[in-house]
Amino acid sequence: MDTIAAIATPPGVAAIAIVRISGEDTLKVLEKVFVRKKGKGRPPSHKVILGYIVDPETHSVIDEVLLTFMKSPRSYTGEDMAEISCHGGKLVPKLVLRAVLKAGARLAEPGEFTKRAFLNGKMDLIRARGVLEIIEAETEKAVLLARERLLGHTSEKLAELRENYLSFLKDLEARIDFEEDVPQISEDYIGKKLQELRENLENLIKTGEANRYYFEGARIAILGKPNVGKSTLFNDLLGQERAIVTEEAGTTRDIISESVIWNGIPLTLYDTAGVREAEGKVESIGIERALELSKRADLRLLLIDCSSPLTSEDMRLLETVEKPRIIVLNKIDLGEKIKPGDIEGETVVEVSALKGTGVSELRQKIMEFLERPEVTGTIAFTRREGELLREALRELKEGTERWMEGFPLDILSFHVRKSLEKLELLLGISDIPEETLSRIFSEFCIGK
Ligand SMILES: Nc1nc2c(ncn2[C@@H]2O[C@H](COP(=O)(O)OP(=O)(O)OP(=O)(O)O)[C@@H](O)[C@H]2O)c(=O)[nH]1
Ligand SMILES: [Mg+2]
Repeated sequence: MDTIAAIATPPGVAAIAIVRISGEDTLKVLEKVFVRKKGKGRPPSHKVILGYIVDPETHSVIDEVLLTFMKSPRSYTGEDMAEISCHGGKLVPKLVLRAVLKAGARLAEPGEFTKRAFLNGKMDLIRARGVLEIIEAETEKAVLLARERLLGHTSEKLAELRENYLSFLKDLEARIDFEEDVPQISEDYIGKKLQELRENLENLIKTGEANRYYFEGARIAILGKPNVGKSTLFNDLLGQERAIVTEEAGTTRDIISESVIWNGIPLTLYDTAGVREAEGKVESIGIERALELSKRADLRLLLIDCSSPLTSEDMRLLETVEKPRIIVLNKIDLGEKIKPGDIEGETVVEVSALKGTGVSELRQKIMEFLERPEVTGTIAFTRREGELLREALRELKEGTERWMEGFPLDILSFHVRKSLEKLELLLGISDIPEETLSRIFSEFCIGK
């Protein structure tokens, strides 16, 4: 693999900046750019050495630095690595990096150091993502959850579950392959094992998803037909006049978003264009975006103007907007033609966005959805990981059902194996398509 380099510290004026190098040519690069102040020879591993970075062509001194060389495999990436602590500031780190690149390294892509750590078996995918999460954490709880992932505690729980799967599969497959020589497995045993695996998965999903919002944040989309007061409510919830409000239908054309932290949960609120048969190109694009966003949101606030009867536009939205959602009956100050009782099987809140009535109740309902005080574990999963766990659970349930219907053991074993595969994808044990990997690591900053 190429030898890569990047500045690992943020740009701007600072006392120190760090330039990182990783790859098999690290020592060759250092030979060209690093001169020890005292002594000669290769830098010893895991020691801090004082010296100079020089231009590999002109040999002129660029900066006085501290160098730490880390011999493979005892490094972050598992490869030979070096960290050059040079002076911070606008230019010096760039000059040091330029010298390193001239000496044969290439500029790292975002997240490439961590990607290499993963590819070299230094950490599984969950721990690798934990690196990103701890950098991005904005609240103490987010740091705590990211740290659990980074330190490998989450991975250990999953690895334990994987062992349970493997031992069960071994028993099943021994019986399938050597029917005559291996005693029959009791239905009791199979049933118990399946239940154990299912409960384990369900617990992981429950805790992991409940905690997700604390470190990944939650997306809340405000939706509804035009003029129902979406922008007014958006401003109320934010506590600032962020979106334009007018009495004209079709005021908001694009998605407007703003971030807030409520009770330690980072939220992004989205105001959207009112959904109706669009009157122009701009509006129709805005509506498309609103519906697209709705799919990706964690929670939707579907607004209905309750001062007049339900329209066909409201009906369509009630049918199509995804759940989980809260139905918000707005404009109660104008009298209610629609009552909460008219909408069955939904969480309904009555507000007057204009007057601010009911907004704190709405906020409370939102928090009830996001906070799970009954969940005490410190496991957290990303949305993708949560989906993989759900797929694992689905496979397991399907296998269980078919086994109970009387299908042979090899069908059960097939489903259990499939379920296990999802778990392995989560840990990054099985082959992950390059595209997925790139997507995961591209969210990182350069130098991580
Ligand atoms: N009486 C009353 N009027 C309200 C209330 N909420 C919003 N309005 C008014 O309704 C009109 C539309 O409000 P907006 O917040 O712009 O509505 P919107 O849903 O964002 O509209 P579009 O962006 O056009 O889709 C404005 O004149 C608001 O002042 C309310 O609770 N009561
Ligand atoms: Mg609006």
